[in-house]
Amino acid sequence: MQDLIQKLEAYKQEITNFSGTGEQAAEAFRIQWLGTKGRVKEVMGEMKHVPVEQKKEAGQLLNEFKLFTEARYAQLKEAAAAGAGAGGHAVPDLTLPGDAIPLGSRHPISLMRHKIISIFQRLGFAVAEGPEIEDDWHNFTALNMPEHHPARDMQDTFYVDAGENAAVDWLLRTHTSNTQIREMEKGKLPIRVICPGRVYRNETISARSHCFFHQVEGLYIDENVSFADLKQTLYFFVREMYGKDVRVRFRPSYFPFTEPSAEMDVSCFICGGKGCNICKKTGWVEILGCGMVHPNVLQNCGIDPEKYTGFAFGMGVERPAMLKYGINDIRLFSENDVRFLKQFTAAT
Ligand code: 2NL
Repeated sequence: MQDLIQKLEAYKQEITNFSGTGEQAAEAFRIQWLGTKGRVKEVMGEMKHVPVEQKKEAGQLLNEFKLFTEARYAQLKEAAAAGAGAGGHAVPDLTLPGDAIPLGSRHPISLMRHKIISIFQRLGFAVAEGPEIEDDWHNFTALNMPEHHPARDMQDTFYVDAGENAAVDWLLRTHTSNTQIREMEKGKLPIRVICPGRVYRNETISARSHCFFHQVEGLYIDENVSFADLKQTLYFFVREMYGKDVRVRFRPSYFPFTEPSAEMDVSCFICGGKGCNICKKTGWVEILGCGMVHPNVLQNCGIDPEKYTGFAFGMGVERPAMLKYGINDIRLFSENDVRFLKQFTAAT
């Protein structure tokens, strides 16, 4: 009985170590172990030498051994069918091409922001970024928006609960002007910055508006900066952005932080000015607001308005991106649906 146990153990070891692969090796295994003259048959024959009182136990061992051998055979056959090697380990086919590493794609908002920024960088503007959670001074007061200005209304602005003891009101910035205020407060002149970033407004979310979106604002302050500088800078931007053939018009407007203020339209780049849905049959599309920095704003930041003047402008990123890429719902930008996102490439 002890001999039988030892023999079965040795056989099992041999079976486990069987290293042949492929159809032929599996068949050789079957003949060697499970065939009519195979080793399973051979050890079964040993039953007749086992004493009666141990037959039950020996029968169980032999049965188990047979199942073990059959399982190994099944494994070898399966591996052979799958073109794999012994033990079920895949044998790599070194001639196959490697797995493609999936490439991410740039977000359409990032692409548009970069397109805008790079034009101003060529004019010598530096990029500045600032906090999205801002105090009341940098978002409103310094920008000549006094305490009861309607834009400060809870309806329009997300206020942050900073606790009972907060010395000032905290909020989510409603424009990136806060960053330009911080640049001016540094006291280093001249200033020529472009400020991209995310801004927040308490709007009902729909296909056309969201409670957060992206802006690029610009600021240029030096001695003798004029409205003519503003116009030429923005003409250059429009030509680079929308092409040589677009026409431009300025309309007088109002912002608390600029005086005079204007809005700039370009001839509709969809219909060429003939009138379509995008330009609402007017032939013109509004793309940005701008103006000469209000003397109160300069003063608030410690800059002498008698010595320095400057211009500023601000534009949204979502709308030009929607027009450029033919996107009809602003919510797609923030839903992170990869099927949507992977359609955009860096190619302009
Ligand atoms: C718009 C209009 C504008 C500014 C932004 C600005 C910033 C400082 C001082 C003065 Cl620190 N002005 N920014 C000026 C005019 C217009 O944005 O329609 N934005 C989407």
